[in-house]
Amino acid sequence: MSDVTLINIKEEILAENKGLADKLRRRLKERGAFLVNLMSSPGSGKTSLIVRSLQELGSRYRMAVIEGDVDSAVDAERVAREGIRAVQIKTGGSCHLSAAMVEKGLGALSLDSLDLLFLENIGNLICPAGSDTGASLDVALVSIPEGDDKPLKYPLIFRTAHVFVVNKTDVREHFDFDVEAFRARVRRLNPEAPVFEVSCKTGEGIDLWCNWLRERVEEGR
Ligand SMILES: Nc1nc2c(ncn2[C@@H]2O[C@H](COP(=O)(O)OP(=O)(O)O)[C@@H](O)[C@H]2O)c(=O)[nH]1
Ligand SMILES: [Mg+2]
Repeated sequence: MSDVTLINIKEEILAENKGLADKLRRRLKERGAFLVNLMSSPGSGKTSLIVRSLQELGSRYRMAVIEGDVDSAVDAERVAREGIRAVQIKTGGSCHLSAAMVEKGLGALSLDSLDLLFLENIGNLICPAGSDTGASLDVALVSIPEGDDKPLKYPLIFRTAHVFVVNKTDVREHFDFDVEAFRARVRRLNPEAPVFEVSCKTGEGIDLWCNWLRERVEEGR
């Protein structure tokens, strides 16, 4: 047994990532910029929530968006159509954004002239939960068609996110998503985190979500 040397790559990588993420958080705070990390399955509505939030908060803050995708720049193009500065990070296969990738994205922006930045993580509920991006706030989205059992299947992200958004309430009547059951499952893992119900299609609930976000941005300054 004494001949065996164990090198735990995963722990080393996670510790290195956490160190860089903490450094990014300090840098953002010094510059007065608030970074919001959005995580969800593909198609839950991350880009739609970012676009709605940009529209709702546009008169108040100077904003930019960092988009993560395995390939393509379609989400960044959608944000840029709103007249907002967008940076696209192509991970080329990685299933989450690391702090090092976010640092590169931030390097393409002028932080001194920004108050609020959105970061769209790679679409899945597993890898992004295990990798600190340096964000000031971690948001997990679930949409009505996905089902209310996601906290049972992906507990890590439901334990670690700071706030939850249930999107696509406009299609509620077509699905059996039980919002109260979902809220109870979230509460068991993360008692303090608020849950917002929104429709990025109709705009329902976006004001409540954005008011809450605005309070967090002001607190973070
Ligand atoms: N019915 C409905 N569709 C939505 C809503 N939000 C987003 N979508 C649609 O869901 C699809 C995926 O949305 P998108 O924002 O690209 O999701 P992302 O992959 O998480 O970034 C698109 O076709 C959106 O138009 C919503 O609130 N209601
Ligand atoms: Mg998207």
